[in-house]
Amino acid sequence: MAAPRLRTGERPTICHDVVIVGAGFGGMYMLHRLRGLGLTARVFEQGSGVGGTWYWNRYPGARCDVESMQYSYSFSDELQQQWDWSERYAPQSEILAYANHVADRFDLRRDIQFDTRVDSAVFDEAARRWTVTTSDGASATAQFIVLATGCLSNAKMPEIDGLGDFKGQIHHTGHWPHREVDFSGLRVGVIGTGSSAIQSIPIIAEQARRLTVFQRTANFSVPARNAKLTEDERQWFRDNYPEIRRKAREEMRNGIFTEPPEKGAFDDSDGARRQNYEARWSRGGLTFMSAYNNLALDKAANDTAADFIRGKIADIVRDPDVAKRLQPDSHPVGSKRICVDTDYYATFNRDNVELVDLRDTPIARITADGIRAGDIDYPLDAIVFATGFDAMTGSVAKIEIRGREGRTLNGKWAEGPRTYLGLMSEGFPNLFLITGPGSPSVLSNMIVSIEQHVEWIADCLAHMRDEGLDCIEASRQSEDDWVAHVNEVAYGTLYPQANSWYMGANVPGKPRVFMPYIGGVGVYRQICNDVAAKGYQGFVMSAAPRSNPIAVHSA
Ligand code: N01
Repeated sequence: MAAPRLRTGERPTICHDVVIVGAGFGGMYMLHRLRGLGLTARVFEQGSGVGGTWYWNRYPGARCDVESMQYSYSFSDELQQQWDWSERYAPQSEILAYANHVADRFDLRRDIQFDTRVDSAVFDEAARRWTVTTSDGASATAQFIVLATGCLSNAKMPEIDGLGDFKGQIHHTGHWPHREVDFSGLRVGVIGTGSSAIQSIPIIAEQARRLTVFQRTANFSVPARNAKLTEDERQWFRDNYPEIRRKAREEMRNGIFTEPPEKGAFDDSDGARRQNYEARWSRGGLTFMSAYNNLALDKAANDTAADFIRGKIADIVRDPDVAKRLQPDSHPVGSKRICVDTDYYATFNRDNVELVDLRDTPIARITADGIRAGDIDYPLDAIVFATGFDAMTGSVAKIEIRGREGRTLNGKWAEGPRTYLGLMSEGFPNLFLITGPGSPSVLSNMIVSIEQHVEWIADCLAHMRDEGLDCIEASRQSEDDWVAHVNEVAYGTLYPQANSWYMGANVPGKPRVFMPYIGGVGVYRQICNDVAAKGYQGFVMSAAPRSNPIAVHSA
């Protein structure tokens, strides 16, 4: 049973050791770990169920493009041995079922309050505690706050004239209805060609009478090669989990176990390179980008992979003009998140599918009856916005967070997010971020990064309790140094060359800053571990004059 809702006046402000915002994979595991420390924690979740991104993203074809045997918690061996993933890439419904199973298995719901948004969080410097107010008008205090708000959780509707005029159905992939949406017999428009669009377009095309895809930037996509998992495949993972998980955490840049590339693209002959790409293409999946170790670093090397994919598009798509428009030419492959698809390019061979290239004919407005691009009207019964998210900072920005001296986090981050290790921001003591900007986060298998952050935070709180400390804050110097390092590493790669959501480029007015840390999860983990081993170097920890160490509200 979920935690009861509280109303103003009904009960006094409740005190917790920790308030967690969000009951996705980060928030759930954080709650579990804090309980293990004997701390009281309350989770506020705006959805009606657990699962975070997998609760909201229910669009047709939604599935994770990190393989299911790896996109799963590793903290409980029993859980990973007992849960049966059905397919190489789990569909959204199965990942959501897994999230619910975890919530039940670890009895998490009694500390989660659903349908409740955190509106504000204000730090009281004298009490060294946070007060949060929630959408039900209640408030709670906590010594610590953990923002497990997700990186791709704030769905972004574009600002297009006439949006309110449209008479048909409007859906956003990141905020999909909790009921079957049937496009049978309808004329459907999809705006966007990112991962969400590329997964949903082939399915919508099968249902719709006519599908019009409005493409602003062509994207690179590789085949998923999804298939049912056999019992042998599952067992292989189960038998080898200790080594697979260790390698994913420590040796892989992106937290996904694969054979790491040992050479650069030009260390192979043209023929051998082509064979390597063919093998990766046939195998399918995100590890295509692990073919060589310099694809993210060297434009000429990257061009060999980009040319290979462009060639595949030309092979698959029958109309040469459509093929040309689908071939990305504005950014290096991988510098925008590479997509993983099932029959995406082939979908454009269908008679009921057309591509509108917005570079030639930008969307002028939405009308009552459809979309006008250039001076052409496309009559539609439904529009699907696959237009992405205000990524990494969007969900944090929705909360009014006030730290020392009343400074707001939004004010501090106006020119781009600033954190130390992606875990804390100076001026906001006792406030942790899970997979925040400045950490590998969205460049990795999210569950690997979530587990690492949760465990680091839990260890930190245990250390503070042992030492009788009640306050931790990133120092200005350590934050400045870390931000400089994050930038330096990013600008040593090809990533900043793309107008990507990693750079905030998809949100008009958002500062262009490369937000995640691109040094790799293994390197990053080592840095975090070293920081902790050196007494949380770069953080300032203190005890209140009359000490108020944590765990006073322990259950
Ligand atoms: O969003 P996106 P997404 N007019 O931002 C276009 C993860 N994910 O939801 O490129 C016209 O990538 C925009 O065009 P442009 C994954 O990390 C994972 O697809 O900005 N078009 C772009 O084509 C992914 O990267 C999984 O020029 C407009 C598209 O909309 C991330 O989530 C599945 C527009 C947005 O693409 C986000 O993916 C799904 C406008 N005004 C997502 N505004 C899996 O694990 C935006 N666009 C499988």
